[in-house]
Amino acid sequence: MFTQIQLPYAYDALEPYIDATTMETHHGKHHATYTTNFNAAVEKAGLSDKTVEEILGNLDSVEDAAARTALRNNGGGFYNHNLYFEILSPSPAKAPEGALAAKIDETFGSLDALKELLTQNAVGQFGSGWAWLSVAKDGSLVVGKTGNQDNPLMEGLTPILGIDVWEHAYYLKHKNLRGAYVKDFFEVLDWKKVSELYDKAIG
Ligand code: MN3
Repeated sequence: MFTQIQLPYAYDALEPYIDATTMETHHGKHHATYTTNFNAAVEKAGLSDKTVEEILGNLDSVEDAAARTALRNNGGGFYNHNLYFEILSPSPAKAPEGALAAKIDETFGSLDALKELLTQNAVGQFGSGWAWLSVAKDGSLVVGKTGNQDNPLMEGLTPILGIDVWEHAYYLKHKNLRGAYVKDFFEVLDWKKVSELYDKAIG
């Protein structure tokens, strides 16, 4: 049984960057529905003994096309939002630390350069989807984007930062201005949490 993350902050805690109504609908409705539907799909497919990482990393092994699609869409929605809500904070660390800080400088030159690249991916994703910072098996950092609820686990990578660019994540406040939402996302992104996820990913 997969359970949705319980927010360690109130729905209005990320104001004025992300509004309370968006947070309440996003977590209480969208994410809750993905979680319910993922659990149903997992049970139906007989995969209750697997982790979500195992399921999303091995979708090709699910032979039934409808079952595979249900696991992909709802499993992605479940996993992606757990990550998204986990890395946001009303009192975020504004810069990464430790191994991640060094790796970002080595790979992208600076934190600002990485944020610019993430913003380009977030704004450049056509339609619904996500922009990502992920870790490859050799510990290197990869920036990319995916459509719908797909995620880097499906490409053998470990995501440590995900920017939800579905309209439900920002439209009530930012309307059509996705770039303004991404700018506000960075105001409440907790780099301490992302740094911890990097440490965990490189073991
Ligand atoms: Mn969403």
